[in-house]
This record gives sequence, structure tokens and C-alpha cells, in this order.
Amino acid sequence: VERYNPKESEPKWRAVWDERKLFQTRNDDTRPSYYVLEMFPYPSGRIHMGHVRNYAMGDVVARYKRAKGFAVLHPMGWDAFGLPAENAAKQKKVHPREWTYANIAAMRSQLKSMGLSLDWSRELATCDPSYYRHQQKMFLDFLKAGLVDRKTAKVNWDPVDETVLANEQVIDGRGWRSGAPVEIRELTQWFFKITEYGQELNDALDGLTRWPDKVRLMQKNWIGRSEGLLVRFALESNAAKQDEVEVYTTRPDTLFGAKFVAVAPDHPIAKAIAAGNPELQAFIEECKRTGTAQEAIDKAEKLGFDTGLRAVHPLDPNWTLPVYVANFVLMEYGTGAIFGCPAHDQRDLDFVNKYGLGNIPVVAPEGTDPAGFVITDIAYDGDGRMINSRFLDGLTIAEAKEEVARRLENEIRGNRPVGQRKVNFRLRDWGISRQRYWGCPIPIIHCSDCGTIPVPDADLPVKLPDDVSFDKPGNPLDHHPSWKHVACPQCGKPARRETDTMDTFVDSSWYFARFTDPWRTESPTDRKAVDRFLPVDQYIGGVEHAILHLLYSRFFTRAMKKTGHAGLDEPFAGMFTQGMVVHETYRAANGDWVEPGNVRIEVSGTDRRGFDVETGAPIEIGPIEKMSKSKKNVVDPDDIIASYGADTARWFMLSDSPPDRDVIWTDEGVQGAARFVQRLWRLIGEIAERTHGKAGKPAQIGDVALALRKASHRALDAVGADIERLAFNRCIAHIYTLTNAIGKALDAAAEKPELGADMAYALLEAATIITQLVAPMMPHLAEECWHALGQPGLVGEASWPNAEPALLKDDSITLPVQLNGKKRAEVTVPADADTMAVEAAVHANEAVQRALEGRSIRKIIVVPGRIVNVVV
Ligand code: ANZ
Ligand code: ZN
Repeated sequence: VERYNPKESEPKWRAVWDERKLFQTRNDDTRPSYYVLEMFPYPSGRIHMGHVRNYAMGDVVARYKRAKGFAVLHPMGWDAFGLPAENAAKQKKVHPREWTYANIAAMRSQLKSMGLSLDWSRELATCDPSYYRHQQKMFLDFLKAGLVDRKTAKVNWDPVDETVLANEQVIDGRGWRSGAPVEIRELTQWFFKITEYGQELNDALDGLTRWPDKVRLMQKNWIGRSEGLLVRFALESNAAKQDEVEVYTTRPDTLFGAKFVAVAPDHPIAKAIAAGNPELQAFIEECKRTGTAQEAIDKAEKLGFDTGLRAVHPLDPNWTLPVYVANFVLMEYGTGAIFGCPAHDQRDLDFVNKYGLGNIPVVAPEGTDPAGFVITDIAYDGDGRMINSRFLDGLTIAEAKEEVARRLENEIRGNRPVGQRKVNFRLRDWGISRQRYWGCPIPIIHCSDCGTIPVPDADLPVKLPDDVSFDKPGNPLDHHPSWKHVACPQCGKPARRETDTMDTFVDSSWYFARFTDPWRTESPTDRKAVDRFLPVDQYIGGVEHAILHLLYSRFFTRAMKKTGHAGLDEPFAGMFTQGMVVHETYRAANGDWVEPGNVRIEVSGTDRRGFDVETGAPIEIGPIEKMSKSKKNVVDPDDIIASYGADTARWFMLSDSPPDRDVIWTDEGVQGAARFVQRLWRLIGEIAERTHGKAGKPAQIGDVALALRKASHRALDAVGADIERLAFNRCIAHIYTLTNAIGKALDAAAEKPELGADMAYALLEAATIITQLVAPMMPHLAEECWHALGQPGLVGEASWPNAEPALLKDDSITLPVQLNGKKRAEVTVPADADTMAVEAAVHANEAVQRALEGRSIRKIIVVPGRIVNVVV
């Protein structure tokens, strides 16, 4: 048999699939549908190994479900708006559109070389007006439905580049490009009212049973539903022009441990006091420089400014607390004010330790001596019982929360209760305004007379102008000479276009719905198509999108339901997050990172040493890390596909580790996969040669042939079940097992000049089955094998075979035998043995006889399939 040559085979089969339109799904296909989707890529320029892994997995599911008779929807597109295109425009002087479409072309051909069973007729790019016009339409529909808001919000402002920075573009408080200290500015922005769905987005997570628990938990934490209490603290003086401050707390049980009250730097109380206090003004300015990123706020030192105000403790009129302005209290959450209980909250403890306010522990772990329970540097946020808390002493935390809430709800001051229960969400409304060029224009016109006016449907899309300059700082749309100047659609007077574009997360929040009918021009979706294909049955992507992208898509789907563009709440019935592709890192003596291709590894025993391929200089082998350009430990999919073929790359990606774990890319691993390709090809070739592709089912099947048939059908059964579970590495293990069984059977057959009819039958069956089993993973090789075996048509068109139940049954089972309750022996009996047969086997068993020591059996109790109890 000749060696299998992927370079010849792979393009050949892809051309055949294309010509037969094998992977195009028709919307009028009446079979049950199955929608498998991998997160669409950002067209950065080249695909990386993470894409290969992601798409290889999705393709296994798509090909398998297709063989199972589903109308499979498996589309691909491009998440094509975003900042990198603008950066390229600045740095390389290419237009973002050109840059983006060139990248798409390059990546499309790379993806095609992987042999993915994608329906390319549905390809879409979010930067195309044929896509974003519908997004503009939905924005306007959401606006009408009351799901859009316009309000001010804080942004990171780069004063040199005159641009708003995303949180990740702020590095140590400075703009990533200009290096200038970032300022916080208040801008009027557009928001989607995702908070209206906070409760629902939280509760519906429980129904998403085919999502990883980890992802559901991440979403819950992000939504951050908490049950707490609003508490009004009276102020002793009216210096801040108000007589009370309301705080939000989730721990009203800890009220007797309170040491201070604190308000956000932009709280009305802070502003009022600052009006006559330059020092406080300076402090507030300093707080603004921390940036808006949660992480930055968490990491920053806890700073406060004593306003001199005193707040009265709500449970003791004779007890007052100092009121601070503190940098760790956010205006956007709760009421923008807190009471601090340092013993049980780390931030509060750090704060009091800095300002010398002390602490009183009020919760002690069950069984500790309250007198000896002292807090110094580490706050205690665990369970326990109340101490130092007057009427609460001895209660559990839950009981104390309830008691405090009850009391304060019943205490009336100025016609209102002092305490009020409140459910709070950490989730904020989704600010979608971006002051950038390369995004979907927000279809709004500002008129000084009429206000904010929606662009009329007939004027959609609002297209991006082509002739923009990136030389000036700021938003190119804003300083374009003519684009923003339009007539007001209502009064006709000169008006101004909204120059903000939408957050690119909007683009990816509904593309899965657009794929169901991407050709449609009159509306974003066709309800028939959406109803037919959604929800996505299996969504696959990186865990880095486990929070925002999925949450926004869940919101968007609900908003689309409200506006009639879809008819369901949850877009993704099944979700899977794959692990990363990782690789060893290498460093030269001078500390420089070295690419894997320039390192030769010598292995002796467990010792591995690296050497520069050219100079022979020693190279240090570093830790295994996520492939990244900065550490140069990337392997380019193109190189791998060029030297080994797409099938080998796919096979190795799927074989090595469970799909949710990281996979370590190694040369040895790829070579192992490449050897398997050749081995399978040889086995198939031999079988084709010896059977001539023909073998009827004989009446008699001998033991050897039967064993092979069983191996085939078991593998068939197990691989199907494991694909359903997305346990691809286990599928591959089953395929290896079957390969070995085929190898053995062929060896045995090699000794005989003539193949028995039963062996010929079993071998051909095994060859056919294994070809179908590898087809979802190595589709090109499988076609070549299918062809070599003389099978009709394409394996890509063949139905998934059914395992014969009779061949799956275990022939024999082993049962433990207990004598008076102690295990003394085992008997092996035919799987279908009846009670009589099992009893006979027990009597005949030597170990049982020995254990009886001459006593006689009184009774045998057989629990079928489980255990045998012998009473003596
Ligand atoms: C007193 C207390 C005692 C608190 C204690 C915690 C522990 P979650 O669960 O995330 O909702 N908080 C309230 N509003 C805040 C704001 N605007 N900025 C910063 N922190 C704020 O968190 C609620 C808790 O976070 C509240 O309960 C409050 O501190 C703080 F041992 O009140 B707690
Ligand atoms: Zn007007």
C-alpha cells in the first residue's frame, strides 16, 4: 500500500464536497434541525491554534449530527468591527475596511484548508452594511420598546489622544498609547437596559442544564443578585444640607460592629462638604484618577477623608459614627454609601487600620470563646453566632439579619421606616457608546429643537463614510467635514448625526440569529427561520467570553423577543468552553524568547535539553504556557497543515486531553497523530486488497470473526455516545482500541492463504465502521478510505451506522460471592445465566468449597447481575 499523501488528498476531497454543496443547509429542509456554532473569529489576520481546536471540535459534532440525519446548521462569519483595525490604520496607513477584508480573505482560506464542514453560503461580516443596517433597525426597535436609555456615565479619557479608553487600554492609570495619566470624564452615552432583566437573567441560569456549572456561576456572580437592607442613618448636623444618609448593606446583622459610615467621592454629601473645603476637593480629584475598572479600584489603597459629620447609629440614639468620603465606595452601586464593619469586611478593616478607628467583632465561629476572639489584620467573613451585639447575642447570622430588618422596618422616622429590604444587582446597564470609527453607527440625529430623533427606517443604513483621516486625535466621525451634518428628519433644520458607534459586543449579540437567514433584506431576521433553528443546540467557545458575550446575547435574545425579531429567551441550549492550547517556552542564554522551530530537543530518559538548531547553543526549557506571540511559543496552524495535513492537526487537537482542559502542543504528539494516519491507511488498504471490497454476510461466524465484530460495534456505540458528550479524547481512545483489534485480526488472517468468508465479512465491516468513526475528526482521510473500500458515494454523505445490540452485550459477567456476609469468592457466568445456572456455578466453585470448610450450604440468594449471598 502506498503512503497516504494528505497534500494530494485533502484539496481533492474539499473540491468534491464543495461541488456537491455537501454542507449547505436549506431552510426548507424538513428534517429535524441541529444548530452547532463556534464563536466566530475576530479577523486579526491569521488563525491560531485556539481556533483550530475550537473549530475542530464543532466540526466533529456537525459531521456526526449530519450523519445522524439532522439538517445541520453550521455557519461561519466574522466579528469584524473593532479597535485593532483603527490601530492598523494609524500605524500602517491602511484603511480599516481594507485591512479587515484582507484579513478575512486570508483567514477564510486558512479555515478552508482545515476541511471544516461549514455552510459558507451563509458567511457574514458584522462590518458589512448588509449586516449592520439590521442592527441599527433593532436599536431603533429597542428604543421604541423602552429598552434603550441615554444618560451620563464615567469613561476613561486620554487627554493626549483625545479619546475614550476601554478599561483594558488603561495601564497603571495611563493611556496605553500616549502614556498620559487618564482622566475620568462624564459623557452622555447610550445604554441598553439590561438591568431590567437582572432577575430573569439570574433565574433562567438554573434552567441551562447543558451549560458548564462554572460558566453559570460566573454569570451569577456578574449579575450579583444580593438581598440586603437599606438603612437610614440620621446626621447630627445639617452641614451637608441633608439630615440623613442612606446606606445599602447585605450584612445588617453586623450593625453593632459598625465603626464608620462612608460615602462615594461623587455622593451629594461629599459634593456638599467639598464646596467649602479645598482639601476634600483635592481628595475627590485624586480618587477620580484610579480609573473606572473594577480591578483598579480593588487593588488601589483604601483612602478616606473625614468630613467631620457624625451619623447616629440606627439601633442606639446615643452612639454616633464618623462619616468619611472613601475611594472604595462606588456611586453606581446600592446607594453610594455604606456603614463599615471592619471585623467582618476586609476593605473596611484595611481602612480602619489605616485611620486608627479600631474594630469590634460581632460574629464568632461556633464554639469559640467570644472573649478571646480578636480581629487584627484579617477580617472574619465566615459563619457563626452573634457576640457583642446586645439583643442579637447568640443568634445565627441569618436570624440576626432577620431580627435587625424586622426592627428597622417597624421603626418609623418622618413617615418612613428606617430600614427597608432591598434586592440589589451588581449588573449595570450596558453602555454601548464608543467614540470610534470602526463600529456600527448609532442611528440617531440630534436636533437642537426636536431633541434626539431616530433615523427613519427608509434612511437606513447609516453608512460609515470611507474618506476618514486617522491623523488627528479624537473620533474620525466627529471631525469628518460633512458626515455628521444632516437635516433633522422632523423639522428639516440643520442637525447633527450621533457620531458614537456601538460597542462591538452588540455585533456578536445576535449574529447567531442572523445566520438562520443571512440573505434577508427586509428585516434582521425571518421569524420562520429563527423559530426553526434557534436555540443553538451546541455553542462552543473560549471561557474568556463566558461572562459578557453570553450575558449580552441572552439579553439581546429577550429584547428581540419583545420586539418581535425572535421568539425565545435563551439563545444557547448547550454551551461548551474549551481549554487553551499551551506550549513549552524557550529562552536563550541572554534571556530572549526563542521560537519552538529554532529549538532542537534532546531526550535521554526523563531528562530533556534544548539546543539552538543553528548554533547548538544551550536553550533553557521554560514552563508550559498559553501560546502567545510575546513568549514566542506559538505554532502556526499553516505550518502544521503544510507539513502534516489538516487531518493530523485536527486529530492531535482532539486526542490528547479532555476538551475542557488545556492541551499541550508537542512535536512528538503531532508526529504520533501522523503515524496513526498512516497506520489506519495501511490497515484499510490491506483489508481492501484482501476482500476486494466485497463480502456478503455468511451463515456461520467463527469466534475470531465474532470477536472482531464485537469490537467494531462496541467502538461504534461508544464513539457515538462520547461525541454526544463532547468527550472527543475518549472517542479517539475507542478508535485506537478498534484499530488494535483490526490489526490483530489481520495478523491472524495473514497466516492463512485464504480468508474465510466470515473473516472477510468481519474485516470489511470493521474497516467500514472505523472509516465512519474517524470521518468527523479526519474527514479527508476518511473519504480516501471510503473510496479505497469501494463504498458508494462519500462518507460525508453516509448515514451513521447503527450498532447491533446483540453484539454489545457482554458475554459473561463476574459476580462476587459472599459467605454469611463476607466476600469469599467470585463466579463468572454467561451474562444471560438464570438463577439455577448461577447456583450451579457457586456449588462448583473451588474457592467457595474451600471457604465452606465442610459446612453445607443452607441457602443461595442471587441478586441478578450484582451479587450472590450464600447462607451456611
Ligand atoms: C456592612 C457590611 C458588613 C457589609 C460586613 C459587608 C460585610 P454585595 O454582596 O456585593 O451586594 N457596599 C454597599 N454599597 C457599596 C458601594 N456603593 N460601594 C462599595 N461597597 C458597597 O455587597 C454589599 C456590601 O458591599 C454591603 O454590605 C456594603 O458593605 C458594601 F461585615 O455593609 B456591607
Ligand atoms: Zn428638528
